[in-house]
Amino acid sequence: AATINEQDVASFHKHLRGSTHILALLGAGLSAPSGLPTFRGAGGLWRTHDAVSLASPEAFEADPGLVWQFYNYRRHMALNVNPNPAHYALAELAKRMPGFATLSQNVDGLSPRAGHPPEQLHLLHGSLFQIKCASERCDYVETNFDDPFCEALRPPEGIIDPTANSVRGTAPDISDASVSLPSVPRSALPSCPSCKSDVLRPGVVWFGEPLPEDVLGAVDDYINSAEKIDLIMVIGTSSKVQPAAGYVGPARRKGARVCVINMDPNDGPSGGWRKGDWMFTGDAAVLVPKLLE
Ligand code: BJW
Ligand code: ZN
Repeated sequence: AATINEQDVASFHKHLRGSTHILALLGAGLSAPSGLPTFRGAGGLWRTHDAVSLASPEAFEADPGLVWQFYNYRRHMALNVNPNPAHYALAELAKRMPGFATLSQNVDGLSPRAGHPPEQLHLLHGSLFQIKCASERCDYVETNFDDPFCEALRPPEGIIDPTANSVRGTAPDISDASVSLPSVPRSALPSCPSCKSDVLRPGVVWFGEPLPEDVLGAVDDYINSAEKIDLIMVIGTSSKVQPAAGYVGPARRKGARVCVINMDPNDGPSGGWRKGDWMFTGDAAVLVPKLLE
């Protein structure tokens, strides 16, 4: 039977004080208070554009211009918001606890910008600011913050821009279905400077694609080398996407207690609740700093 402690901050603090090995599993709800939309649920980014229809290799193959407009918009949004107190609290915990590691599903760059030590930050789904070659036979990668990503993705005059007051670039709000998008042909997208045979694509992990091998390896090393894991904090994720959500299981097998921080009391850990778990319902930007203080 599930034991869900709504407000037991004191017992959490007691456990935290005795912990040396902690994992944090992050989802889009952590960046929602910074102003970035989540994927599922109210305000969801893909309410008018189906997730699988844009975040898949098939969609990119069929219409790379459309998929690029979506990611150009996501890059623009991410560059125009800031890390929130939860990003900073996690970065600070990482700095003072060598046995702390973050597994992030977020591609928005906010944890790195909060100063999270990179060797303790595992970006399971890549980054909006890593650009790679679309060809599977080419391993070209670059770091790129250009906004717009290229001239063909500069939105035409007069198109709705929710961040019109921002200083860096503009992008059409393609989460709004009433905004019609001009088509961007494949030939207008930058091609790979290395192999010259394919276009560039965002360095994120789409449905059906494997997670980065080096990232999976580093996470496995962390889990296998830890004698005991004390705690896994599951923050702002619906825990619906695998294999990311599935890291709760291996952490439990190493002894970890689970602490879920989520706005929605129905979004629990993958694998269900156990005795000794904590559930804190509310805004991650408020709760995470409070729990880690
Ligand atoms: C707040 C808050 C506030 C709001 N405070 N909380 C096993 C079973 C079934 C299916 C599969 C399986 N294994 C693999 C699959 C298939 C698939 C999958 O998981 N499908 C499921 C949907 C059923 N997985 C894959 O395809 C993965 N690849 C794979 O397994 O490859 C295997 C392989 C091996 C070898 C060769 C080939 C293949 C890849 C998954 C990639 C996911 N990609 C995306 C897009 C990334 C790029 C981009 O950003 O566009 O990643 S999808 C999207 O979902 C994104 C997110 O990282 C991910 C998770 O979403 P997240 O973060 O949980 O967000 P939401 O919106 O769902 O939830 C937000 C939460 O925040 C909610 O709970 C709110 O309540 C809460 N919240 N405000 C606190 N202020
Ligand atoms: Zn290439």
